[in-house]
This record gives sequence, structure tokens and C-alpha cells, in this order.
Amino acid sequence: MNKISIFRSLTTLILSIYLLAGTGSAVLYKGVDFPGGASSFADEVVSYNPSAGVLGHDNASMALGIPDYTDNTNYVSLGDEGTLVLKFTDNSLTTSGNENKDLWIFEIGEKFESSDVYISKDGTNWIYTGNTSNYTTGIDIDAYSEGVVLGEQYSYVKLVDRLPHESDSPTAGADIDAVGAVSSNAAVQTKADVTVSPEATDTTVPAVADINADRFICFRLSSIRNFLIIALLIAGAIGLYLFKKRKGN
Ligand SMILES: [Ca+2]
Ligand SMILES: [Ca+2]
Ligand SMILES: [Ca+2]
Repeated sequence: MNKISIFRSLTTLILSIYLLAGTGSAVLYKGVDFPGGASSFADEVVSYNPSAGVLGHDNASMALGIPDYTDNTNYVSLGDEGTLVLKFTDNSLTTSGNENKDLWIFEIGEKFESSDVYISKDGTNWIYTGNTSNYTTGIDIDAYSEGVVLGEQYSYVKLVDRLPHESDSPTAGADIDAVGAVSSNAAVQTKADVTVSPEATDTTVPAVADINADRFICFRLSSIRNFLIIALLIAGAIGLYLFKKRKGN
């Protein structure tokens, strides 16, 4: 094997690793890229308080999991000013640290109906993060910096239907198909998960180690990609040098 063919094999190898490193496990749902796949979506109904006009469309669990609206099923109607609180249990919503949309709400129906959106760490203290503006709405939670903390994990999302009254029974109010976190982190661990003394009463402990582990993995991946770009440039320069040298001979 001469120098040129060794160089060619090396370049092919580097290029293959680079492409694989950039692929990840992202999945598109209704055109939105969720790097965490199906687990990015809400997992549990915490509370559902609809108002009138939702009979037959009042199963709140229809808002869990991936967007799966089809043939007038798999969604829940809120009714005018009705509320729905969902929880992420195998993941959590977090900030992206930039203007990327972090939280997505998928609404359906003949008329778009807006909801106010709140997020929370504990399901008690809520941070208002604007309202939905279309059937598929992305919210940049970093923009709400008065309440949202960089790198924090939020397990709860609350949707509150906004007036005016748009559609009548049985689908009054916003009709929610799914809620998902594009900026998705590890699940928030509870003390029950990590086993503590029985007198402990606080049940939520942010998994700082998990945040750091995830950041470390992201850092590692981007570092590998940067390294591969540099390696490709060096390989190109060596190739050019070898090519010129061979021509010179
Ligand atoms: Ca989930
Ligand atoms: Ca963001
Ligand atoms: Ca659904």
C-alpha cells in the first residue's frame, strides 16, 4: 500500500465517522425535529379541569406521547378557559441557551384555539411562557429569563385555554394532541428514586449529576465533530502535498 492509498483510506474513514457522529437519533414529528425522539413528549396527566362542551373529547391522556391525531381522535379538548397540567417523567424540559424553540404544543381542529403556556419545576410555582400562536407552536423558554433559569429542569407544563369562545360542543376550547420538549434533559429524580431517610419530606431533587453528564456528552460530541473537521483539513493538506510531490517526481 503506497502513501496515496493509505491517505485515501484514512480520509474515507474520517469522513464516515464524521457523518455518523452528526446523525444522532433525531426524529421529525409534524416537521419538528426532536433529538430525543418519542421520550421527549409528556408522559403523565397531573390534572385536567375542562369547562363545558367537551363531552367525548375529555380524555386528557390523549395529549400524552407523540402527536398522533387522526380521524378526529387522539386529542383532548379544554373547553373555554379549561386547564390541563402534564408532566414529563422520563425526561424534562430545559433551556437551549439560545433562541431555539424548546417546548412545542400541537393543537388540532377546524379552528386554531390559543392557550396560555406555563412551565414549572414542582407543579406549584408556575412561570408564564407566552401563548400558542398556531396549530404547531414552538416556545423559546430562554426568552422568559425573569423566571426561567439556564440549565434548569422543568417537569410540568400547564395549558390554559384562552378566550374568546371559538368552537362549540363537543370540541370547545383548545384541542391538544401533544406537548413535547425539543430541549429535553434527563428526568428529574425524586428522593424516592434515590432512597433517603424516612423523615425527608421534600420529594424533588434536581439531578445535577444528570445535567452535567448530558452537557458532557454534548460537549464530547461537538468536540469529536470539531476534531474530525480539523483532521479532514490536515488530511487534505497532506494529500495535496503527496500529490504535488508525486507529480514533481
Ligand atoms: Ca417523556
Ligand atoms: Ca431556547
Ligand atoms: Ca395525542
